[in-house]
Amino acid sequence: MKPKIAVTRQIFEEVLEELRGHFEVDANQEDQPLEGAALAARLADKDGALILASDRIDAALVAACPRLKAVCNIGVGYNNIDIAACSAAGILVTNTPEVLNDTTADLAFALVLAAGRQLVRGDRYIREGRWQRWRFMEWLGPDVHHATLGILGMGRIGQAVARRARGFDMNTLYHNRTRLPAQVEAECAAAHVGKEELLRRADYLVLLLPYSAETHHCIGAAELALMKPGAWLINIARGGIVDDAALVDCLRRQAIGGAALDVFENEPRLDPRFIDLDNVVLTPHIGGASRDTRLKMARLAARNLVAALGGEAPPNLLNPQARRA
Ligand code: 8YV
Repeated sequence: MKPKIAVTRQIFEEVLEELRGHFEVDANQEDQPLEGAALAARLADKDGALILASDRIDAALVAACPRLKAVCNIGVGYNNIDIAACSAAGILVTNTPEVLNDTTADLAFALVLAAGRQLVRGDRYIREGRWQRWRFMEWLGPDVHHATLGILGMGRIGQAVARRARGFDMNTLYHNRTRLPAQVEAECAAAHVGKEELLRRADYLVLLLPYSAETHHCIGAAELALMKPGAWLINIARGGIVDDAALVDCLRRQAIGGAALDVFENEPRLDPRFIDLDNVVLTPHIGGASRDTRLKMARLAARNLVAALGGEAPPNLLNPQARRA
């Protein structure tokens, strides 16, 4: 008999077809988000699950799903999963690194350009019928080229952002827990500085940290107060890294140039005060959202699940300790 799996949200039909070759598949193609007890009920009789960032795999769910042996996240970030609870129950957990690096780095750059060159404001201005005459002395924003790009969290995506910045002749600074090898720094043309110096010097500060208890609100009122008056904050990492209430306050006072945000606390129910602000660019968590990349992510997650339930080491195993549990 084939192992039973659940695919918790809508994904590509071709990946489901691939999975049906290995498993009995319960696919939530109607895409209704499953929360708490509803998700646990769906996974209770399953051997494996292919899940998304919107699914919470916590200790209560693990306790309610004794058959579960593998949870494969379609996404690189895995703060939606209680790894310790999974490991203790012998559940293998995987993610999808690498395949989304370039797509996410592209979005970082789209937001840097949208911020500096006022793309969203300009678009709104025209649509609202406010463009009556062209003026030489209007729309005088900051440059992107030769500006200082700050990257907080210099993992694979941060490095891809830094490589793009070379094409714009930006001066790139980064801060990371561990400094990169000199050869990688040279390739990225990026200099390592302390967090405070990064906040003080960046014209565009891109956040690329994973979310955890340690990084929760690591950009709050005190950190925002260090930023330059004209600087832009760009968050394409995770909601919760920034204290959104402190950011709203800072943007209302126009204490920094603005913020370009792809992720939010409590998304998709973001702080409604963002909507009324003119110095903010908003996108709906689309970092990895190109067709090719999302397909690669789904395929990689499927490959992880096939390996995990087939008794092999999945390529992107996050908790090797679970194999011994
Ligand atoms: C994904 C992301 O599309 O991979 C991640 O961590 O944030 C996104 O780019 C999303 O998580 C899908 O589950």
